[in-house]
Amino acid sequence: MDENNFLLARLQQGCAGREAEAFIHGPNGRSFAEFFANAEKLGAALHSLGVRPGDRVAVQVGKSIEALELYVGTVMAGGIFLPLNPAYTASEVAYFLGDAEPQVFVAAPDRVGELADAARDVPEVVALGADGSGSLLDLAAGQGRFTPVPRTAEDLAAILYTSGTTGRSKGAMLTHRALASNSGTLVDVWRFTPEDVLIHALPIFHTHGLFVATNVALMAGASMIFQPAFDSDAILEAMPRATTLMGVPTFYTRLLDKEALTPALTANMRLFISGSAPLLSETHARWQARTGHTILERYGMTETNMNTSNPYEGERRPGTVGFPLPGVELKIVGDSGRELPDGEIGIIEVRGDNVFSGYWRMPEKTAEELRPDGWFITGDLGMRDPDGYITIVGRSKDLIISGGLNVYPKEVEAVIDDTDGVKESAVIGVPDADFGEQVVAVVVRSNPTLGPEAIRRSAEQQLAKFKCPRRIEFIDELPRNTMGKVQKNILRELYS
Ligand code: MLC
Ligand code: AMP
Repeated sequence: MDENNFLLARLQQGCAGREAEAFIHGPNGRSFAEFFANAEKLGAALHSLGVRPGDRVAVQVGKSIEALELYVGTVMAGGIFLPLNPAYTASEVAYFLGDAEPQVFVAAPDRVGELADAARDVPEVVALGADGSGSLLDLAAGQGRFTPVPRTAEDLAAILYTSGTTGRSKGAMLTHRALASNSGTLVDVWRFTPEDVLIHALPIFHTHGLFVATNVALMAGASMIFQPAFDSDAILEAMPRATTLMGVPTFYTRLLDKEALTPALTANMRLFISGSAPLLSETHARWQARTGHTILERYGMTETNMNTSNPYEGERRPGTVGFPLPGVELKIVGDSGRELPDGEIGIIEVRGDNVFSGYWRMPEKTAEELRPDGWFITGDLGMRDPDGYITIVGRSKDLIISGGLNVYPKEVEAVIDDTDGVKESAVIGVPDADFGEQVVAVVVRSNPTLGPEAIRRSAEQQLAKFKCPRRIEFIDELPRNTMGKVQKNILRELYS
């Protein structure tokens, strides 16, 4: 265990004395010792590529154990891990690389050529395939022992990009302390132990799959059944050997469609956790009726890690996200900036070690959302009931959450508005049975013969698939209020 690297020491603490036991189960599995040894080689490889403390390591690769080892290897090298959704297009990647200026960009082998232009200013570009191939692993294989670079609690461990209401993505800077403290709290409140086996079916380029799932498992010394992507059948097949599942609400609605989901199949499971998007009370009730288990819903954000959770013991109240976690302060604030009493709806603000330290190279944006006294303005609308449970009732930010992935309308509108024949557009979220919300574009044409295909093509060229509108509707004029602001609520009613 290396005490000089704050986060690493905490990630290693769970397996102390049990290094030979399995961390990842399955044919391509790993013991804890193998996992950390591979991470060390990757750390050494990054060092040989010039990564020095504080350098960014941008990673856009498919989900694999090696990619998780690369995350820990980056921490060992003293770098800042910057994961990117593999669905991002070349133009999206170009923005992230230009903004973050990483020392190394790790790309999927089949996309290195396509992304060469986007990565032209990055000193080192290497490849890592989901099948364990690629130049980075070749380089790692030749490395000897590597002493992890010392890092304090205040040093940055990761930057996660999150889109913004102005359309430009912002890099949320997360310190070793923010990540370690939050995962440590979750280990305690969700009672994770070395006996736990977590089904990991989430992507690993977001807070949920990377920091909540992986860090919690490592810190607890728990093990994982690591699945390459969400697949209902694979999850059901794993359940008799597992104890916990973390998922977005779409996981639970899709699993409920399977007849094989029964109390007998879930008998070994002790905890089902949902987050990243609202879990319908109906899903909560159906899950309970079908399995006998009560889903535990929690609430978090890229900028804050996890903020609240329903209790492990005590009532897990449907439609609520539970109580603030230990060490997290939460208040509901009105327009005047004043804290509101219980029962009133306002903006949720949070403060604690879990909160990020600002947006990468965007001091003005940071100042808009992070108060000097440490309170972060989440943009989520919520209220606290007399028993202390927090309910999220909506969002003050213009944001769509589709299958747990955030889509900022402004970003999609900018791409559509740039399409020839489009005068203007408004992008809205409407209810969707599978994804919770789906993206709909409402478009005013300057060329009346323009069809939806041209708009779809232009969106797909520039935006990741999950951001592209599922439906494109044409309208003569966008409804506006007296201030000239588009009335999206009217559009949502019209097209839901
Ligand atoms: C995939 N597609 C999506 C989508 N995911 N479209 C909209 N929204 C999504 N979330 C596209 C695919 O490209 C595909 O397009 C089509 O939709 C259908 O794909 P699918 O096979 O049905 O989807 P699947 O691959 O099964 O993925 C769905 C999903 C996945 C819900 C399992 O999106 C997922 O794992 N979501 C979790 C995201 C997550 O981890 N969020 C946490 C963020 S952190 P086509 O046309 O090619 O067929 C955070 C903080 C916190 O929010 O609190 O945790
Ligand atoms: P992201 O920026 O991807 O981290 O998404 C964070 C946003 O997801 C939050 O600001 C909330 O709007 C939403 N969110 C996360 N968990 C929940 C939840 N349990 N219920 C409702 N919304 C949630």
